[in-house]
Amino acid sequence: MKKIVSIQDISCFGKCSLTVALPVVSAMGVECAIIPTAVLSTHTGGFTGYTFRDLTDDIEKIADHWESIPLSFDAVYTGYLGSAKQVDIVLDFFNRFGRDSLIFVDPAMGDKGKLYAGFSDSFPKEMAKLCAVSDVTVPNLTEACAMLGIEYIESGYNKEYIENILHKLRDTGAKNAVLTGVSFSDDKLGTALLKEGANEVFYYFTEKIPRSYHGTGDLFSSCCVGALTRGMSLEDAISLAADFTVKSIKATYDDPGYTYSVKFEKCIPYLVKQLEKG
Ligand code: PXL
Repeated sequence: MKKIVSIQDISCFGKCSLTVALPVVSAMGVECAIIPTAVLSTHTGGFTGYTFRDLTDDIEKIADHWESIPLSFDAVYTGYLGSAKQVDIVLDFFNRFGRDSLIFVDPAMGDKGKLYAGFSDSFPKEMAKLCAVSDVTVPNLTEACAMLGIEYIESGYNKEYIENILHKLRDTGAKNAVLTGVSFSDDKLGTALLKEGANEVFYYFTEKIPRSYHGTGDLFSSCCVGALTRGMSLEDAISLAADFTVKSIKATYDDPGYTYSVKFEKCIPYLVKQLEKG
């Protein structure tokens, strides 16, 4: 059985980061080890007064123990990180555990043109260091613009704008660049992929649902890294991840009082069925 390690926070309520990665990657038949970087009472979007227990000092100790076992992983998957120091520790982790594994970096930092609560304007440049050494990086438009110092345009942009961002992401060193939250029309939302060595961009569009939820980026990334670890192509992995994310949003949409995350659990049987087909 393939095995990955995911390094990101645990938000105890409001499904995102590790509380999404664990169930999704496991449902895909891939073992998911974790390194929790912090424990929060909730995620930082839409809640106030959340607790934050920083676990920075534990990351290296966990890595030291794992090295003594020794452990190895098919993929290292990083998401939300709380500080520049954590970025440096994760870079070191890549050197120790990521040499023969897929390095998958979701620079989870913001959405809709804004960084999440608690991040300074200098943090995206730190996160960019991880993307630069990744095999696959999957920022949304907000995160990519923040890391590259490009103006964020909410809507009405063209392919040239998107493809320039993808090329710039790859120029930083990321082998394969994926951009989520791409839209050229009112009714479709897409993912764009610029693969290693390619000049042409692959697009995958799904229905645009006029509501946004926290944790959908984590859902996309978890499904994508699970699929890649199982040996799927990047094109198939992002298509499956986009379909699973949209299905999960649709499974939530009929309950207007439920706003803090998506009901992805309802769609796990769909995900498993798709994998059985392939
Ligand atoms: O879904 C990204 C994410 C992860 N972790 C924490 C967050 C968020 C988004 O708001 O607050 C703690």
